[in-house]
Amino acid sequence: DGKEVWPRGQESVWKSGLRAVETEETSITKSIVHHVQTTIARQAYNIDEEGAYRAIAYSVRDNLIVNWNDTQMLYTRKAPKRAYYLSLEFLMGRTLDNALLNLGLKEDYQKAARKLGFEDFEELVESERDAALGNGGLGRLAACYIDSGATCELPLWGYGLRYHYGMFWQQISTDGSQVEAPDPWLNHANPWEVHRPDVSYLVRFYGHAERIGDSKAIWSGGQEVMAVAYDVPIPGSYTRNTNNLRLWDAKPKRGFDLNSFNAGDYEKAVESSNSAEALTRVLYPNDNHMVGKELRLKQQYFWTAASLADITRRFKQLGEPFSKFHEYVAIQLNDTHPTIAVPELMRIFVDEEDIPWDQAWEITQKVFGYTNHTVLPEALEKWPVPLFQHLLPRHLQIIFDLNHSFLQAVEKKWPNDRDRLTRMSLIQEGFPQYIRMAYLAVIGSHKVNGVAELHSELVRTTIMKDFVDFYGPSKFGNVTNGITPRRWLDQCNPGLSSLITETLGGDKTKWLKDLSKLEGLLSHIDDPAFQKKWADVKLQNKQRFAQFIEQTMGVKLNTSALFDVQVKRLHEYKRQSLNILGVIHRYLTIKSLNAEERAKVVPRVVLFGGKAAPGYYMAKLVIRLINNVAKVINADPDLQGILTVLFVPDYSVSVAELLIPASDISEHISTAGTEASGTSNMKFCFEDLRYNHQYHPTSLEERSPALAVVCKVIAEGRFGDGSIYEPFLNTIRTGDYYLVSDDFDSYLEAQKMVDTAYQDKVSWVKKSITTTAKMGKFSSDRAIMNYAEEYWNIEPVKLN
Ligand code: GPV
Repeated sequence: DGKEVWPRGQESVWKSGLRAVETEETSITKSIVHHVQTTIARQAYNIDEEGAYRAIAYSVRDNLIVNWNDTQMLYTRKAPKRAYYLSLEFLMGRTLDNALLNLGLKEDYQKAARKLGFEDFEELVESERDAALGNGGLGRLAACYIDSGATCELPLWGYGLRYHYGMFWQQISTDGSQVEAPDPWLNHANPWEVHRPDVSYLVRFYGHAERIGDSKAIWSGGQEVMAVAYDVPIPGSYTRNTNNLRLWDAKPKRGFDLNSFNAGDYEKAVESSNSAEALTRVLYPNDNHMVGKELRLKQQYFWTAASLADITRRFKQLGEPFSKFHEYVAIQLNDTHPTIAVPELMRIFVDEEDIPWDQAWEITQKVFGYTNHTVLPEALEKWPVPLFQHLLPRHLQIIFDLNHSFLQAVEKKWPNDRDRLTRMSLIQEGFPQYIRMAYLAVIGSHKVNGVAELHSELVRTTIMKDFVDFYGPSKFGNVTNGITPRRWLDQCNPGLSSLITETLGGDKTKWLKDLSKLEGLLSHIDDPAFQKKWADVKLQNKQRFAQFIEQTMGVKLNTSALFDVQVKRLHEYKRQSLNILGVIHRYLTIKSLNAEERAKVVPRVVLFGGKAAPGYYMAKLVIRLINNVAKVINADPDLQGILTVLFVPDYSVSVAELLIPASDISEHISTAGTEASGTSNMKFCFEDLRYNHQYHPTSLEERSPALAVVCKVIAEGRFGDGSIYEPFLNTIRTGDYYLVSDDFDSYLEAQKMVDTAYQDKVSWVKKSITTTAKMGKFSSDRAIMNYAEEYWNIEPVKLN
């Protein structure tokens, strides 16, 4: 029937894998075939898409490793000052497509895959699982920064944990609720990591700390766990520079305790191995919320101690005295998660390297910088002193010693101000006492920053006010967050990337590496041909996303509707509630119109996505409400093509890459002053308003009649059993901590303005162009260079 005899692709190409003489043209196919035949032990007869993806990944990895080796050799030879980004989360997503684009090899690999019988390259790309080693913004920021560090040719490494289970997989049950399933992402081999059993350190927990002399101690006993390195090469974009992300995995020091084993107690024998490996088992799925679990503190110390052991070992190889440590090492603390690094470095200096306490403290402060990512009180880390005493007895001593001299200095500056001492102490008094990790991070760092202008101002004037008074304002800065334009424009929106390149002229690296060049788009904004192309790209992205939704959810989307998107972690302060209540209001409004009026309504597709922490009852209730509202609206013939509501399950980096390019508007509607970054429309903090609700309660009907109607409709059971949502409705009726009722009417007003604006297609497309043209500042290249210059004092080291 005309079928080829050969299984797939070109027989000669497959056969050349192990035999042919190497030429430029065949080297990529050869390398892929080599990996098919050796690394994954398959052949042309039994290779499928997933196998082809893996063989290609190993082939691309070979390229990365060559560059990685050369870069690390260069760093060793030149011995520049290096920076280390300590982050408990790196939300990387997929790697293959990104690596190919950064290497400039995507087309070559596409061609090679075609020769081997794989026509649809995107299908191969999509068989890669996301590396979801992060919760949300904080983890994705770390991933963007590590990309920009390599692209800007900075000697910057990341240090993190190799969680065996990443962010949970979110499913939606038939009643609309979130159900969590594990994410065993390492079940398939991970081609993007290099296991380094030779790079390992022992990390101690528990035991006893015995003081010797004024400042030193000996810490011994307890449990020792082995930290083993896994290296992930991080390629820069259009440079050979390739940095390293070093992730630690936990291994038992000894697999078996032979004494117990011989005694016939098998369970006890494997116990130590169980508890060691439990350390890196799973990512804690909480965002902007502190959960005081001992295992979490163990993760923090394990990762921090291994990273500092690695950093000090590397420093020692330079043969320089420790008095110069800070001239070679800068360490950035991504939030307070790695703050235990401050007393750990003191322990290394004082106990292990015999450096006098005062000198050790001077160097320590010069090494660290601390980035704060939230002012929400429930997210600020505080650990009970008894837990610390048990798990890290030596570190507790160091913290108390540091606190003692710090409070002496405060006392000297403001004599007899007991309130101030209580406020500023690293130790919060009570039963039990708590250690305030953010304060420890502040006193241990030379510089503290927030992540947006407004947020940094709030840090200075609220949670850190006393410390600004004490140290002076220059210690407290701002580095506005950024995102990598490679992944978030060039890779996920190739249509727009091509249009931009074509419009600005030259090649794409020009603007991709200097995003302020996007301003050049403004001079074309009145060109109707350009406007048309811009609108076409958006339409194609909406079609691509609609296809994905139809395949995965079986729902057809009207691609000429306005796509209104809110994707982020579910959290009360982010107010997905305001959005869904607004949607219900829209639904009720449309229902009350006659057919003629309905025809004039601007059609909308409202898309939600995001995960709720498994223990966050109210956030999960909002997910359930969204899904049940969607069910009713999407099934109502009156709303067909006019209003569609969807909760896209399992929001992830890869889903974001499809969804974001398809959006017309994006909702950032958190209560003013609560979202650290994303400053554009937050003008002030509503502290007084919140006070009013508590002491001058007024009925919801008075505050917002429109919202009162919406709540009534929910309670009456329009979206399934109303009693389920009573706890949620009560948060709005009484207290309304997140000010939904205060903002509801003006939110509806804003949505009306959006509808009106969307009807004027030309001015809408111009708004879209302007938005893109003016977003250059928000490149993570700018952000990382800001850290490099003002916080780390490091310089680019270019590999030729
Ligand atoms: I703290 N952020 C986060 O994703 N998880 C956290 O646990 C904490 C902060 C986020 C903030 O909420 C965002 O506003 C910010 O843009 C992001 O960190 C990166 O700075």
